[in-house]
Amino acid sequence: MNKTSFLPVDFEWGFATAAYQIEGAVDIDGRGESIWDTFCRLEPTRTNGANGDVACDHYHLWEKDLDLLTRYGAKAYRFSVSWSRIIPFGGRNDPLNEAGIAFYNQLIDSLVMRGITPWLTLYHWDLPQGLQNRYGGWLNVEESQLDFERYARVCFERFGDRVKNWITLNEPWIQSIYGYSTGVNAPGRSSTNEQSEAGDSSTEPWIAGKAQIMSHIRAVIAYNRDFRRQQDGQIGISLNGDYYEPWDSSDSLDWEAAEWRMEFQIGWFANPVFLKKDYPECMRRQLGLRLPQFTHEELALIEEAETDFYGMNYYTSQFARHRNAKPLDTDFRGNLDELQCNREGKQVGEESGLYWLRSCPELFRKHLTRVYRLYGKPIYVTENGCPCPGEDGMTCAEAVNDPYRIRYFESHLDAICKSIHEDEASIKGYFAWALLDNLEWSDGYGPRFGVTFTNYETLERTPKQSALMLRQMFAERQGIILAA
Ligand code: GBH
Repeated sequence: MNKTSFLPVDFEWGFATAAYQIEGAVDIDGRGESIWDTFCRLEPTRTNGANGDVACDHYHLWEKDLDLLTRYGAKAYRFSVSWSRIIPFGGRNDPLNEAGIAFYNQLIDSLVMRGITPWLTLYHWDLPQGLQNRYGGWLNVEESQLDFERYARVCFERFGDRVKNWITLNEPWIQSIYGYSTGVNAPGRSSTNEQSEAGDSSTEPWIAGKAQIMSHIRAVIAYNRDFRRQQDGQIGISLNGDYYEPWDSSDSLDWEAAEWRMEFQIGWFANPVFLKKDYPECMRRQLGLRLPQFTHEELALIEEAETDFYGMNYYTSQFARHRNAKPLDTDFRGNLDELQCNREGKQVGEESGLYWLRSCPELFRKHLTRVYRLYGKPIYVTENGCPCPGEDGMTCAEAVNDPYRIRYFESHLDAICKSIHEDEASIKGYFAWALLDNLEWSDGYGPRFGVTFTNYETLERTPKQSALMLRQMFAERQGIILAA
């Protein structure tokens, strides 16, 4: 093992999931509806006819899933809490649901007993439908941030004696853009819709983004003021973001486009959260006042909120090509196109089982290093993974043989090591997405990201080869000798 492939022994690693993608049991034990329940029913074609009513039935089979984690040797497990299980209608004056709290208490207890560190995500896209109905959910910046703060406080109070690692929001970019611009995720609003959920894509995504930024800020302040001293944990946010290279590397406008693309995706949230300043210049320039301003009071809160770490969800990279035409009011990328091939026709990376995901580990390294240099906080990779080519539609016997996924993991761990040792980035943990095959949102149950095969008829779980490989990879890199 060469010196630059080492990882420190305290490097955290494990697997990740999200509530709506695995739990099922949507109307059990007092759970309230979320915007995803509604979205799946509204127009089933949007999710390939799939919904989360049963999913992996993790709500009932959770112990089996923790057995998998034990068997895979995971040090940590990232999961999300369903807001509407804890507060069925969602709001700060609405009643708590003790049965929902009890579910997560037993899950957390069992993790701790197994020696697996819980990493709890408060919000992975499943807003209580009650808040959507009451005031339009994330479009109401004032109300939603106060309701989120109360929900966060309940979780700190009830789980914070055992949970020391908190992620406020998962990918607010996806919630904002997919939920309010393209409309492919709940609540499915878009200018291009003709029916009920027609929205204004020129303004709504930016409002929903601000609501989530302020929600994060308020949860962090609540933790720091009222819980940190006693509980001594850390709190961060998980941001998605591809790395972008110029389409034509001899064109300075394409270099600029690549930078702008990342600012529109990451800087949108990272500027206020980590740099405590306004949105990136290029966003303000293109969007003007459609991008809501922060008031003085909001800026004071932003200034107060210390976020401990940057949660990075990374899957793939692309090329950016600048445009000469004026941007449309509904453009959310910056004034550019994104492509998987560059000007010379070179593919950004090897194809996986999903058309949007190509394996680009060298660019992952650049991404890690860029994010660390810009925002200066320790990075935990909170999601990384892929479906193998052709895996959609494979039988269990075929799918458990997954060398492509093993290579994907190995090469992305190499990138982490290089970023640490050669670029001096601080990277402290890694979560493979996902513990098991699950509901891939609007793509339904086709794409399989799991290290465990899920049979959706019998709900049987079968480990793929990659599941046990990860432990070996970390043991080698951390200099740990595994018992035979
Ligand atoms: C993550 O989102 C999610 O946090 C997780 O829940 C999800 O299961 C996982 O990734 C795997 O997708 O060409 O329009 O089809 C990642 C966000 C969503 C980015 C799908 C790429 C497809 C773009 N990804 N999107 S498109």
